[in-house]
Amino acid sequence: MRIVDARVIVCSPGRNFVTLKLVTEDGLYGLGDATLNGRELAVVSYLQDHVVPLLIGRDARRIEDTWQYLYKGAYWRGGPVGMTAIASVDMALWDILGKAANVPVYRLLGGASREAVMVYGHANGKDVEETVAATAHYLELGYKAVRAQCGIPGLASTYGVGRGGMFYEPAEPGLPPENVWSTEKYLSFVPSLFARLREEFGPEPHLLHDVHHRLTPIEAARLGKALEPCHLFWMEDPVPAEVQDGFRLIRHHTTTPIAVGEVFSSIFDCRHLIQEQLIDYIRSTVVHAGGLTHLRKIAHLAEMYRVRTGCHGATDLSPVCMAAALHFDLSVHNFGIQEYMRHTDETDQVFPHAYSFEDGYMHPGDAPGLGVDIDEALAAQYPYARAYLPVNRREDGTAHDW
Ligand code: CS2
Ligand code: MG
Repeated sequence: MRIVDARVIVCSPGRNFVTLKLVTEDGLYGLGDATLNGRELAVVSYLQDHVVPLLIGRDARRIEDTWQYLYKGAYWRGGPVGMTAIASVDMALWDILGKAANVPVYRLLGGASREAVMVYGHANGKDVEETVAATAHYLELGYKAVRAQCGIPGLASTYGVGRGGMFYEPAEPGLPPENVWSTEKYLSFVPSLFARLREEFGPEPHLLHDVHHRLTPIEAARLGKALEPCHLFWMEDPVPAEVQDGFRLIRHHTTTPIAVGEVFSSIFDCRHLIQEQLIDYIRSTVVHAGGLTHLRKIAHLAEMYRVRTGCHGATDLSPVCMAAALHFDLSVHNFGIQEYMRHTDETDQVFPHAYSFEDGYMHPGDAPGLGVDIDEALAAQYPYARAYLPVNRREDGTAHDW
């Protein structure tokens, strides 16, 4: 089953996506998401200029060997660009293998460990009452878990509050938008948001919050402690993920569960956090952590330490990644939760898929392979448009984490 063609498809149905399409001599093809929000063309070049020439002629069934060949063969291994490129190859090969065996990929991963996959939605609002109303909407749609993000009094903009009621896209065309940040304003506000949400909805709904890398360890410890009465499902990215020692300090002060990992590229980025049980959920996902082949290894390490998965699933991960993640989620033993930030209608039209949502849960479907396709003619109608993620600056102008 030789690979005879490999194409990188760039499109922008509401936001930029990069998709790798591998075709075998048997006429089968597989898809891989290669999207890296704000740096998409770096992955396009890594694939087109360096990886594609290595794939032509390879046996598509040698998935692990292809992964090792591309990872070790790079010499300059790891990192978000290279691992996103390898991930897209890996996803496409699993897709092809499923199609060749005429089974959905989750069956190749060991079969279903559950009937469906619990997902979380994204309530956001410019103020508390708008966020309460948005949370109510997601609960009415059947979600058991809702992430809440809210405008901060005194700040003009902040992460997680954007356009559109059912989806959130932070990247903007043109130069990076600049947000003004105040840790003091944020820390004095967020506990009141979740106290209000618990007052409104009681103890049952799973409530999540994404700190989005913006605190120092002691500030995150203070926030985690303040949120304890609200029993969050998780507090995400409390500090920048590279501040790994900081997680020890946070853990020392609070029992609020911690999730981290969407920016990680490999098991080496999270090994200590998992082994020292400094986190409760690992957020790494298929497109940025080396594909299904590598993500399974991260999950198996995490299982030994009772750390559960909580794959990233924002709008900038394409339906190809969402499909692959759902096959992984359905099968992996130590599944925790799956992020499900809905894509726009035009995105779903470009990427028809078998996965479905019902009453707070999702299922990848039983189509052979990943169960997702790309309409290349339609994709061509949405040309790439450079877009950047925002930059954060403190009120005095100092650059800050966004
Ligand atoms: C966020 C993302 O979904 C999340 O948890 O951290 O929205 C993140 O900001 C984007 O994926 C960045 O491209
Ligand atoms: Mg996040």
